[in-house]
Amino acid sequence: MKARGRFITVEGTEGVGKSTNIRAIVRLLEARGKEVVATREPGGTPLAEELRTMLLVARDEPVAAMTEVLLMFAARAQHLSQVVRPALAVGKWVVCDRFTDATFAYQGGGRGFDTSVIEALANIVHGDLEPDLTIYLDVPVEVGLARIDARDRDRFESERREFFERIRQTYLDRCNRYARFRYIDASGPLSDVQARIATAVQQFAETSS
Ligand code: Z5A
Repeated sequence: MKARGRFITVEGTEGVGKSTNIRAIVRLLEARGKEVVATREPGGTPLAEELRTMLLVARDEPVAAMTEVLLMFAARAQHLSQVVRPALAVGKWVVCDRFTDATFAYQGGGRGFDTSVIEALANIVHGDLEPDLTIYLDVPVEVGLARIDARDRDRFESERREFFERIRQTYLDRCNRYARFRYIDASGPLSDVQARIATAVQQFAETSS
């Protein structure tokens, strides 16, 4: 029987370069002979992608924080059952753009939603399945927002700067608290950022093969 795969998540505030760097992480792992599934949250399955669209679209009706949290976890439950758990079970490595740390950061830190409820839902939805490694890409909020300046803003990206400052602080707190986090300064040139990420991923792959 194949050993369980590894679950790697990539986190950060807007425009830190998650999508760009996930492609590099996948190439790196594949070069080491891993079978890799790259996916994202909210999303990753047709139903979860529909929930993503519902969550991101700008709308006139205010969205209650509880609604937002429950939709995030609904998408997560679907994604875990259809993509993440099956892949890990057959030895594949899963690289996921955001996971429950984002719920703590955006809904907990950003919206001020009760984190004990997020904790309880995390226990119900994924129990003891936690990422084995979380790459946290850090840039000052204004740098990330400048990087995405040219594109249309979704419901989250239209928030005020203070919202993203609270999110960043929550991520930094979690970085200090959980050993699975690797802090990466993502504010410099892409080649420097990718070199830092490569070091962290190679170290992890060497110790967990
Ligand atoms: N959300 C939530 O609230 N709660 C949850 O539990 C979860 C999610 C799971 C969608 O996520 C939204 O869902 C998100 C939080 C919320 N909020 N929003 N919006 P998402 O991850 O899909 O959306 P995102 O954070 O907006 O992703 P993004 O803007 O696409 O950012 P990114 O993937 O980190 O960046 P990128 O597309 O790779 O790079 C952005 C630009 O910067 C691009 O032009 C790059 O070429 C450029 N770039 C990248 N790196 C560099 C460097 N080093 N230098 C210069 N330029 C760079």
